[in-house]
Amino acid sequence: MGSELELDEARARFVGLYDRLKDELLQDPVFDLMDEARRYVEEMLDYNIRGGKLNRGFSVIETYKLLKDGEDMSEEEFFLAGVLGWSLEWLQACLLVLDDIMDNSTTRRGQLCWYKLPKVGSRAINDGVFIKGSIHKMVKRYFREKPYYVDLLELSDEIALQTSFGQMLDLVYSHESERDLSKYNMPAYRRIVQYKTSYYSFYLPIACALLLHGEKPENFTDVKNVLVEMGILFQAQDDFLDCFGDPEVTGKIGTDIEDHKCSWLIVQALERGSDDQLKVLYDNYGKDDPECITQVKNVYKELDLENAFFEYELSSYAELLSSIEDLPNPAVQEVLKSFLRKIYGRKK
Ligand code: DMA
Ligand code: MG
Ligand code: MG
Ligand code: MG
Repeated sequence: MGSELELDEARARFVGLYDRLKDELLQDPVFDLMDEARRYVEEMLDYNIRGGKLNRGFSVIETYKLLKDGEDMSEEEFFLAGVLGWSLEWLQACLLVLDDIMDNSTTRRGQLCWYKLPKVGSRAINDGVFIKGSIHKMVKRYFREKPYYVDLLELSDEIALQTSFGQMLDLVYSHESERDLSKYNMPAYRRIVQYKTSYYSFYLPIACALLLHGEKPENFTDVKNVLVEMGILFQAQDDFLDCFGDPEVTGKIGTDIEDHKCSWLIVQALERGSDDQLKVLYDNYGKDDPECITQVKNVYKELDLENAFFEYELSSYAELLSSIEDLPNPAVQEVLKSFLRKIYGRKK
């Protein structure tokens, strides 16, 4: 899978697996005599699982291939890596459906958020729970007999819990009753992001590929540490794009300022602002009013946070590259470098 062409082919094959996995779920006898429910679930899965960048899902296949060190992947191996890849995209869909409700967002992946559709509304909560539950079914079908089945379940349970914990921290910090900008600083930011983003977005795909390859992810703590850092860069980019990105490209309209989120930008602004600028932030952050949002954005502009971000992105890239080069295993180094190349300078 070295060449671009091979990579495109593998990606197309991976994408092709989606229909099969979805159809298998829809074959469940629970839907017999319930065609409307079957149609609803199909539409719900298509709406929420497709249309993403597939960064997480496809990386299971890429990582597994790199771990095999050039040796060809059998059909069976490709398929199993693909199922795990899609299980991560399923998890992502569940997290996003629920995240958009909690963040009061409007758009996602260039369309209305699922819960915003008039026919969906609060049904989206159960849809999120359903997507999550269906992952177990999918994984059980293909991995039950594998020696690493229990490890796989424990891993995904643990990471799902860590992600909920991260979302909880994100929400506790921004909740109306708790709002206090003086609590926002880099250590708090890193803690929230490590839990809400790094584990499931960066560690989980690699850990899945390691298990599939017969290794124990817990023997790779140094790799995990680098992935946690990469996740922090990734979320800082997400926070930057929330304010400075183009919604046509990101597919989503930002909400961090009005939601009073502990975002990378506000943490930087609090560190760098003058007393007057801090007063503007304290008075206007977290208010769902266009005038207040503009005031906050003006402070970000006065502080030239755009350039501050680009500097941070570059230095974080350099640090990550050097910690990757310190890792002992060349195949793992390649995996991490390919992750890093993919996210560096991203606009969506
Ligand atoms: C993302 O945080 C974290 C999870 C677990 C989905 P976010 O709310 O900033 O993400 P987005 O900008 O995509 O809504
Ligand atoms: Mg969100
Ligand atoms: Mg969120
Ligand atoms: Mg965001």
